Amino acid sequence: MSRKPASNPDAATINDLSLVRGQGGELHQVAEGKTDILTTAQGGAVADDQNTLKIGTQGPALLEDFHFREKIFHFDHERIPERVVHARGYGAHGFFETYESLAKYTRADIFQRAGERTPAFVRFSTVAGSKGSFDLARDVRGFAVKLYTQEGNWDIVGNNIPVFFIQDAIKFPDLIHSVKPEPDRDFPQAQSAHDTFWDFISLTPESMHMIMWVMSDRALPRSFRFMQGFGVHTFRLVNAADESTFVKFIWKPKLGMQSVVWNEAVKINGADPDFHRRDLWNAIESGDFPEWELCLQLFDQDFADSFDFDILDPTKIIPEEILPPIPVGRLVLDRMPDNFFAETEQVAFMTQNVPPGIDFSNDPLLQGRNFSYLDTQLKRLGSPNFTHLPINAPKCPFHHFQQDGHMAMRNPVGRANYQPNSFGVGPRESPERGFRSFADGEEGQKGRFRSETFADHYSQAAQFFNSQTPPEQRHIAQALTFELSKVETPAIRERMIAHLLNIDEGLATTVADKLGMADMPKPAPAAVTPRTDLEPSPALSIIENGPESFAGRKVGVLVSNGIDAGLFKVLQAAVEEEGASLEVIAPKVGGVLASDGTKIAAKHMIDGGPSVLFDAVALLLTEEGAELLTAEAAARDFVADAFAHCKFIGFTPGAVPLLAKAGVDAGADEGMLPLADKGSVTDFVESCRSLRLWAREAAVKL
Ligand code: HDD
Repeated sequence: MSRKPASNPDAATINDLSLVRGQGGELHQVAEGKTDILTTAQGGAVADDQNTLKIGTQGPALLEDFHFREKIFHFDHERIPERVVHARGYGAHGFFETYESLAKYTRADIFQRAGERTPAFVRFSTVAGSKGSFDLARDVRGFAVKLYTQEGNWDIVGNNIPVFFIQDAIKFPDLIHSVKPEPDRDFPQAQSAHDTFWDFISLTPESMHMIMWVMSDRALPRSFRFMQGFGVHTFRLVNAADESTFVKFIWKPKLGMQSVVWNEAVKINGADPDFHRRDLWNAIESGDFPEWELCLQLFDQDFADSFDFDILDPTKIIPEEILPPIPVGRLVLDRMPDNFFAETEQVAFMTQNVPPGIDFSNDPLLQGRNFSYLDTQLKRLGSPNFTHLPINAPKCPFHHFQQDGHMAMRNPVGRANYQPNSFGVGPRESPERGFRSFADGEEGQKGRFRSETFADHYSQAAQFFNSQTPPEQRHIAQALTFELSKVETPAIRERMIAHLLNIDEGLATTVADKLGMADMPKPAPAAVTPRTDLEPSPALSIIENGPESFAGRKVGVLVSNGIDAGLFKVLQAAVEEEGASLEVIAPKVGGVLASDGTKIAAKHMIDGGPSVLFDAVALLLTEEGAELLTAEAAARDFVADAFAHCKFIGFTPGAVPLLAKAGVDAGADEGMLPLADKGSVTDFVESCRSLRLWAREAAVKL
């Protein structure tokens, strides 16, 4: 290799980066000053990382090249098996802060002292897609929280939906096989809209409640930051006197809930497949730390017995209006991992990770999960020593006699690696501090049973549907229509309509009609007659519980040359004042020149920043700029999509030609807001607090 600096025009830049050219023109970057020297994994310094060892300049490579072999060997083994479900996910660090002592209910150390902070790691995920799939699939989102408590790790491995598809863990492989790509053709990816999924679902009536949720806007969250999380199962809190209280865990986002519409989701997946992870990254990196409150629904056996469903059945909820959740602490995410693989990919969540004071119920889904999560870690992480990885290791003192195995990084020290021992070496049991299972009395026959208290499959599905606002109900009907339209086997569609008839006749007939089904099937035979007297639960609607704030949301501002710099600044200030952010989209990514000659930098060029990426849009255009943009399909789509997705649109008078070309009437509704001065900018930002103008939706046929 020649170390002679190249004599070519880019030599200056090259020299700045300590780059020198080799004989073949390739660039070598050499260590200088304080820069670390590149080494092999064995610590040997590397002289040349650009060329394999050869005989002669054009000769064959040599087996002797240990640097090449080590580098390629390691690369060849970089991948570990992706999670069999929840493969695509994104995590962040933070902390949980306890509000008040819950000693009355639990002896869990994390709940003993007000104000105590416990380190946390959270991983959000989709379920069906593989690791490289897009973020905005119609899917349940995983919401897995690892709390590194003083008495061991506690994992709440939950979802953003409080119920599940199945009642018994033995059906989990069947459920997942059905939703994953069909085995003969290996498609579709990250989609439930295909025959095998709906085949299984239509033959599994217990899934109907969950199906209502998955067809609702809950399955299309706008951001991880705007989702609720649920522990799903009933768990137990156990206090120092060994008394048990049933508990359900709910995480409520401080920024309120928000979802996108299906047409938008499809376009987001193309425009930014990393939409959710980018959102979380940007929020945390900019210091806008997302926060959730942990809320508990606490109840005893008598209360549980007051329902005709079973609180051990994971397809049921206890409506918040009947049992209000109590806030007991807050979870704040304030730090991204240093390395995605080391932390987010290797984190191992396990439902069986509970500290003393938290215990399981007999929910058959939970009981099965308690086997599966340990088992899967060995497959994925390859060693029983996965707890040696920093992300999985407890942050409290821990001592045991487990030893050896692949990649053992710490072994018990001393002569005795067992107990009892008389060498005085190692840890011992603590009946007082150790985990004591709640001493529930169990008896009965051995058998593969499903309790008849699990047999009502439709009442709460109907209750969920009845608790939604009209736009949300429309979205459910549209989702079912879309999904079933992708099902090629007519009998499966009919079976689904037969189930829907037990949930809501109007919903069933709407979907059947939109599918062009000639004859309505009979309602599916129900094991238990569905109840029609359950009160709607407004807490189940996203729209009913909107944040009435635009904080944490994003405005996309389409600009052209010559716009009013003052108006832009006023808009920027108002958006920031609201706790929201703003991104500029321009015809060219180099930005535009405002009327006073100042430069407005752009984040996106028009093709790269479609309006689906934003919660509201503002068109700051001169008439000339708008005229130019009318020729661009991307600019017309920017406006037409924002309108169709019921977003608030602020616009300068100059923008009207573009609105017109996009087929949008500048005076169409109260979501169209002229921007001229500070007052009108304030009106626009205040309107955005409603997030969407759902009243427009009926007029826009998507
Ligand atoms: Fe599961 C991963 C949530 C039922 C078996 N599950 C996994 C993750 C979440 C959930 C959030 C991803 C954790 C992470 O980010 O690493 N799973 C649920 C919920 C369920 C549920 C809320 C029902 C209430 N799961 C369930 C059953 C089984 C599993 C019934 C098996 C019997 N789940 C797994 C698994 C995974 C997993 C195979 C894949 C990767 C992993 O565990 O670590 O063990």
